[in-house]
Amino acid sequence: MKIDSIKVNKIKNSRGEDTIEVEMSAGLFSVKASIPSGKSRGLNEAVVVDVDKAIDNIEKIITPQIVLREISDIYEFDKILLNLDGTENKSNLGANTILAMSIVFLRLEAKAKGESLWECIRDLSNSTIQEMVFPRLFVNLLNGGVHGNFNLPFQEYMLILGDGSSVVDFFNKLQEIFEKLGVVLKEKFDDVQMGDEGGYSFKSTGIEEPFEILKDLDLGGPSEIGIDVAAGEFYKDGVYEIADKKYSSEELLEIYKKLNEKFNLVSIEGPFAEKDTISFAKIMKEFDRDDLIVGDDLTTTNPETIKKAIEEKLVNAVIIKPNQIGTVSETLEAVRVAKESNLKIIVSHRSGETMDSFIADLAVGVGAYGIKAGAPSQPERMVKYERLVEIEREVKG
Ligand code: 2PG
Ligand code: MG
Repeated sequence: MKIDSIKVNKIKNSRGEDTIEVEMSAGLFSVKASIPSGKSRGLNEAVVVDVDKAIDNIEKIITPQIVLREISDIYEFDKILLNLDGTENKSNLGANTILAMSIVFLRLEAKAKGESLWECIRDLSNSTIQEMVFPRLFVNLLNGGVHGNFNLPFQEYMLILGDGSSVVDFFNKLQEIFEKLGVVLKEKFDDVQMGDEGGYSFKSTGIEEPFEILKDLDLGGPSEIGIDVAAGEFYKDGVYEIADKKYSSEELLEIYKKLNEKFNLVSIEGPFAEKDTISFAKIMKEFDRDDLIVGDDLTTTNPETIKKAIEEKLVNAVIIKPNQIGTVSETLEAVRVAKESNLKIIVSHRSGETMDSFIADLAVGVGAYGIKAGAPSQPERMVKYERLVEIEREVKG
């Protein structure tokens, strides 16, 4: 395949911050990709460069090397990018720069093959899966932590919907739930705001209150609740500070155990700071094998850090965020490594999102167990759900 032209624009993400959108053309095809940005970031995440530098890097360094050159596939393309960057953590060109190029090239590759993006990803990820799997929806309804001014102690309180066979019905149900939850909260609290991921944010009086509110929503069946604690954000000098109180790792583990018993907590992401690996190992031993202990900052979509977490038995599920690592092919390798050891895959958006729906295709293409795409209130989140619904339509007719 030969790329004819590349254009890069400065656009805003859902938080109003600048980010890049890249447009690439080859023959009759022209496609775009844009890049989200995270707020609660792992230490090991690939480096993001300033937007003006990213634009400069694309125009002056990358474009001259790739336009009109014969490039066979995404693996070759990503290698060119990685060589041009030449660093371990992508600090030279920037993970945002590289990922925008990588995703937009993959879109062209899919077009050239006459495939839908998710199909192209499925072929590349070599998944001998398989009946079709649709990801379960890990929906962040209540926003706290750094996404909600620490009004609520934990970053994300999620309902987990879906059964792997469909998205459509659960997406419709989700919108009803979200509206109903809004009514309940506005009756109960004077000041209900919107957090970074479009969920509700309000000042809570205790650790259990947000769980009680979710549990009391009548969903016509038992609810499954998941959280992203993002505990690294309130870990200082070896202790965890929640609403002005200090907790040791052991005390925090006890809190999770209690919440688990009371509220059917089926998934805990980032229960401890990434450095506190001893506590990850402990919670893995003490929790049921069916409960998900999910790595995010700890594993950063990096095949090497995921391998380490597997060896040390720190998690049984991983968050997959392409912009933590910076290329499509490394993202697929991270998924492969995780799946090989039977870890569950949860593909995730970032808190500062764009209108790019790439993660929906990624989740279906790799046969992910779940997807995190936020509350059904901001267009940047809705577009991911709508793409999942569209894929389902493509598949089932
Ligand atoms: C997370 C993400 C997305 P951020 O911690 O999982 O929900 O947040 O993008 O701010 O890192
Ligand atoms: Mg997280």
